[in-house]
Amino acid sequence: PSPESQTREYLYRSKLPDIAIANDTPLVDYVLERAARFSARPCVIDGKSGTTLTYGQVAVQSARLSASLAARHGLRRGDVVMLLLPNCIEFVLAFLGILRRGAVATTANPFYTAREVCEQARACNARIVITLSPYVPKLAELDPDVVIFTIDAPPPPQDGENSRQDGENSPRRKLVVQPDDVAALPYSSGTTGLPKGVMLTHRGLVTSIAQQVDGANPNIYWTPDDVVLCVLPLFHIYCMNSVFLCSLRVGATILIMPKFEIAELLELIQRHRVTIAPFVPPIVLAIAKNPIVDKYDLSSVRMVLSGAAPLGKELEDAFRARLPLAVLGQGYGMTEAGPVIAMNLAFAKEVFPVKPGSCGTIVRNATAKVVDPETGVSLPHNQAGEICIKGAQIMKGYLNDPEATALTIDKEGWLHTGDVGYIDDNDEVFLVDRVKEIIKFKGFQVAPAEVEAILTSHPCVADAAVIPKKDETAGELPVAFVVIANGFKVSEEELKLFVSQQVVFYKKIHKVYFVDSIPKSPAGKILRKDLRSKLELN
Ligand code: 4UW
Repeated sequence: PSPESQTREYLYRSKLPDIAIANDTPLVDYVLERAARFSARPCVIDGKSGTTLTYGQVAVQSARLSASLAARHGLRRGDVVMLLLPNCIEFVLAFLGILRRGAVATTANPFYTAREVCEQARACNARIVITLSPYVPKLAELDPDVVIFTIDAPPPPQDGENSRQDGENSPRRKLVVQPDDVAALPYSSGTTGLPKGVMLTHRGLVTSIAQQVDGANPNIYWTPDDVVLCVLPLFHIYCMNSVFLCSLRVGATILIMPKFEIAELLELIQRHRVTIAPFVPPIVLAIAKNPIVDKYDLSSVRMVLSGAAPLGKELEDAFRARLPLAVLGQGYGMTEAGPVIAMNLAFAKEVFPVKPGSCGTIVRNATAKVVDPETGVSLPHNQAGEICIKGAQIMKGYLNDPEATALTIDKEGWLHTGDVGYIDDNDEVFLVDRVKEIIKFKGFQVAPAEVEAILTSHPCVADAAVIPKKDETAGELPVAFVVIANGFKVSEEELKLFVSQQVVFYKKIHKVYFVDSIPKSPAGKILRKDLRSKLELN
């Protein structure tokens, strides 16, 4: 390449103009900025019971919960609170309540095993865990100082608690939160290694929400009349940010469902006239293929978002045939990126033409580049390389892990996604591969390093490597290559069970291949590519 092409940077931006973003506002103030105007309108509906809270009630009850956490448990700015909850109204109230204090919400999957929950709670030094009573046994190993707060059996109100409450208009509240304070701390393994706490600040999340739903021509056009389905897990950044927080910002109604079940989902869409359906590919697949769909009136749905895993073009077509009135498109996100990197411009108020298979266009107020993963050279349109993104929305870094942070965000502030893709002539992003370790089972993260550490802790295992295997419904399944220790014997079933007892369902091993050695680089890194090609030959 000529010296010029080596130094030139090809930068990609949204087709939407940049907007002014008041990202020094605390997140809760920002998302509830117009709540007074919507105060009598429904904010959250519990799908199962029909319980509804208005915007006014959510504002008051989250402030009350915030005051109660401070008064009873001394919750302070910077303290970490773990939310170990399925999707429910209390998740919404607790999240807002924690952030109002300048405290940090770390979210965990309630289906996690005790080992997984405690590892995260300890790593981030959670002071309080908010959960349901059935999950309390998972917390048995935590330090006795950690406060366990069960929302299904709350303690009775204390005298005088209300008088100490930090009300809506308290001037003190504005002082406690700084824009670069951490607000949310979801866990992600990023491009390598074990799950790490991703520090998303108030500034970052406000920026991300504004990039999606603000501006004269918002990238995602939602209104207070929209009913947004919240079936994806709120503990994952996709739903936390693009469903819950974006809905609050626009004043839409959030319809909460704790778990995906097709008949119930269709029934709820019909009953509540759902207009916006944020999905992941396995749900898109279920709706495209299941004949039961014809029994329901889904004509209210005007927008269907898919993300967190690749959506095949045939599946897109099959889904469109089923729901011809809805606009279907993808968003592309990554926890560390804040999370949204690209969003389909067919969701905008004034739409742009888009292509099938695209993951969207880079969000506004951000810049992307595509680099050769080996040389770091910036690549022009239509050439695949690693996608990098820069902007106020990306994470502040990994909690207590400056080395992992430096591997992900370079000195110039570019976040390296570990995703390989290209940006076409119409500025749309197409993902083609990954150069990172992560495995995605139905959009859920599996960190190979975590499962490898469990496998090698087995006395009969000398070495192990875990990689993804393609699968039609799950997208990818974790499979293991295992070296048995000299003189020992162990079966595939024993190892599968050994892992499954220690992990949530999507980290289970689906197949074990016994091998003599794991291919490694001179520096000792597992050569995952070699194993992937081995798998394809199998
Ligand atoms: N196609 C192919 C995609 C895609 C994808 C993500 O678990 P994480 O860290 O985070 C997410 C977040 C997804 C998301 C957030 C907000 C949003 O609006 C939206 O779209 C509607 C999606 O998944 O995993 C990050 C990794 O997941 C893969 C990709 O490898 C990325 O680095 N991924 N979206 N559309 N793959």
